[in-house]
Amino acid sequence: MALGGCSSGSEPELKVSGAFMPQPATDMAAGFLTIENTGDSADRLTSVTSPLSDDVQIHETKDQKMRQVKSFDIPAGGELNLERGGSHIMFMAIKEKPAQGDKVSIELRFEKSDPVKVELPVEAPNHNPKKHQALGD
Ligand SMILES: [Cu+2]
Repeated sequence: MALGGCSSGSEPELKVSGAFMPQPATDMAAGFLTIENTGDSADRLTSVTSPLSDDVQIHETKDQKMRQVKSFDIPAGGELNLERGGSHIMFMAIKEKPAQGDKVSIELRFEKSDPVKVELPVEAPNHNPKKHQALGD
């Protein structure tokens, strides 16, 4: 994504990190990642596509219930965190069940920025890099 390297106008500058998918147990799967915006203009994540599913949605979690949303804000100088227990990417009716160690390709689409391709490594079902609790379940 090094195109337009000489631009200095107000544009979002996105960087994706920490992407993963917990190994799915059903025909639905979730994806998590962080999108950092180091630019000086806000952007929005508007959709996600993947060969794994023809129906990839973006969900937020409110009161322990998830619901589909149209987009997520990525504030200028801020970040969008998709993490367990919060907002996430949801793959409905997946065509096959990836196993730990596999990689799932996705493409993130934005309101302003060019689409970004990301590989989600498939991790253990309970994998949670951001959780610092002594007890798992
Ligand atoms: Cu969901």
